Amino acid sequence: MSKRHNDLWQASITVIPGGVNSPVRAFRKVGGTPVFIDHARGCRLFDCDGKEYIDYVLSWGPLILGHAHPSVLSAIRQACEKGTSFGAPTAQEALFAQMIVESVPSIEKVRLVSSGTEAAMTAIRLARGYTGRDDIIKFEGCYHGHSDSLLVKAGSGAATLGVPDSLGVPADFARHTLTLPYNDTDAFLQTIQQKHQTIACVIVEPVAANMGVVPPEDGFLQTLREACTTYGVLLIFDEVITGFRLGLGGAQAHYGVMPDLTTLGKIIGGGMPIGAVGGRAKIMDHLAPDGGVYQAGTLSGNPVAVAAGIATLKILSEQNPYEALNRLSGNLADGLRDITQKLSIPSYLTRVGSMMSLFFSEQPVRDFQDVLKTDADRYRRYFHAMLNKGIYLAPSPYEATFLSTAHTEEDIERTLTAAEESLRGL
Ligand code: KE4
Repeated sequence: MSKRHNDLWQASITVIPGGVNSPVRAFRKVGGTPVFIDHARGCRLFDCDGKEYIDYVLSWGPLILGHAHPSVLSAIRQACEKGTSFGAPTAQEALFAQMIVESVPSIEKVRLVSSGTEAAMTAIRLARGYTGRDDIIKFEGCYHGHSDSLLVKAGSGAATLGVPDSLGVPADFARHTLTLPYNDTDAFLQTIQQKHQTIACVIVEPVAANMGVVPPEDGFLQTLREACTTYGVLLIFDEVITGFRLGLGGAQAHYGVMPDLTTLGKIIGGGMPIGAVGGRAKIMDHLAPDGGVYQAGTLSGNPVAVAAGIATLKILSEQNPYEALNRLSGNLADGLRDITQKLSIPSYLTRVGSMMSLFFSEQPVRDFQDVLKTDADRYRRYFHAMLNKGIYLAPSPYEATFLSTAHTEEDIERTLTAAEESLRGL
């Protein structure tokens, strides 16, 4: 580590818990100390020593257009010139909401908030208020932000009451959250058949991306949809990652399964703080001030985040870059598969569109228990070898690799060369 990096690290850990403002940035899953970034452009990061990296984290997903996209920056600058926040309605909020409604098939109305956590927390409260029921179902390995009801892991048995997954979450809160294995339709059907009278909603990442990328198996999402319809339970798709990543309509359009509520974030903010919860008007109208489900936010829908979001969604809808982006992503995935096969390295690569994960695993990965059996130590060594070669991957085996419209075939070739050298050395 350079002196500059060490000085910054020492200063950070002195005044910020763990030296970071979000735990995953601390490199705890891969060891070492974080790279301090000075600036970024396109698919490139530049650290405080001026070292350049090809970025596959993209701020954990938002920057599908790459860093500092000129049109997004221009929209932010123009918005700032008019003032950064008014705490009052603006024309742009209705325009932005209309863009989301026109793109995401199940959304008729949408409420903006300032993070994915707020979006998921609001969706849960709305489902509880709308149904009058208290319990929720989530899936092991899925992450929906850090609100109390969602920092809960499975109890002793899959369908037993949840237990806190963090200090500070009261057991009384956790017991309302049932945590089931992802892709396990039998466990899900058994649980919802037994407990539907008390279940308000099912919340799911339609493509899990917080245990690495784990796609839904055929029929899984459809089963959730059909059972929720049968029992009057609301189905919530957490599309904070997949929204506008898998296409303008997100995972719900990609798989043809319509949730009752959708949470969004990341991409829709173009790199600015944002989140959103949307759905059928008859459900959304239960939110204050019309309905009795309270929710609020000082900077919700602020003009700067909305301007960045409008600029981002405008480019995505006008240029529709998904086919090219997915093709480039396929080249990276195919190249990584070829390399691991050539080097006889046990691996299992998952990809949906421009999000993917390379697991070091002897077997397929279909849920969180499978992920826990993967070789995290080999990932740690792979991560650092790639970092040293100027390739910035997620500092955790439980995160996704993302591509942007700024990545080029040359970047992919360079990445594959680095990967072969890195994996050969493991
Ligand atoms: P935020 O509160 O971090 O904006 O969003 C929470 C959230 C909700 N739903 C999904 C599917 C998410 O992936 C997230 C946040 N994702 C993590 C990493 N995968 C953000 C990175 C971090 O925690 O620093």
